[in-house]
Amino acid sequence: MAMKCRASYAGIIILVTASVLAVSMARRVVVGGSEGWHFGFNYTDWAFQNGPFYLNDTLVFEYDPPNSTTFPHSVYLLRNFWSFLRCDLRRAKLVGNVSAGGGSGFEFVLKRWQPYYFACGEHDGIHCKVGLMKFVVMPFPRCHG
Ligand SMILES: *[C@@H]1O[C@H](CO)[C@@H](O)[C@H](O)[C@H]1NC(C)=O
Ligand SMILES: *[C@@H]1O[C@H](CO)[C@@H](O)[C@H](O)[C@H]1NC(C)=O
Ligand SMILES: *[C@@H]1O[C@H](CO)[C@@H](O)[C@H](O)[C@H]1NC(C)=O
Ligand SMILES: *[C@@H]1O[C@H](CO)[C@@H](O)[C@H](O)[C@H]1NC(C)=O
Ligand SMILES: [Cu+2]
Repeated sequence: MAMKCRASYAGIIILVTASVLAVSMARRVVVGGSEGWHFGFNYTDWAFQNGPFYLNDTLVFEYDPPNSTTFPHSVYLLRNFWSFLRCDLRRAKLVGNVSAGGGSGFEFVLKRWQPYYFACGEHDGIHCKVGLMKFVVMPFPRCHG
């Protein structure tokens, strides 16, 4: 595996090991870019434009903690594709509560080779359904073999 991986990058870097290469190339991407995580931004479109994502890439979620003028947001992982389509939050896993996105936000590392179904869990799923606050990421392995 290491050999194949190294071979595919041989023209660029020869002496770096596959693991170092993978770590050094992992991206840190702010979800929504300068828009952050808010109601009404098309995150499906954002994910298309900013992919592909790879294992060990880091997503950063930034959103203001709730106060009297800003609406709360949160980040959940939905169970599967059907719950993603329906914005069904039952048995979803909380990854960032309403205050977790404050300041410079919080980080989520894409560690597994699986689809990740992200959604905002606020307002009974309305932010997900109507506010477009959902997207899928399927991180690819960096080296095939
Ligand atoms: C991801 O990171 C872990 C630990 O930092 C490492 O063991 C693993 O090989 C990395 N995977 C990839 C695909 O870079
Ligand atoms: C969001 O973006 C996707 C991908 O570009 C597009 O298919 C979809 O129609 C957009 N949704 C809305 C509500 O604009
Ligand atoms: C609420 O938070 C927003 C964004 O951080 C800030 O601009 C605004 O001044 C805050 N409002 C109050 C009443 O604290
Ligand atoms: C929200 O998450 C942060 C860490 O991201 C934690 O420090 C805080 O205690 C949590 N708040 C609640 C109400 O669970
Ligand atoms: Cu929200």
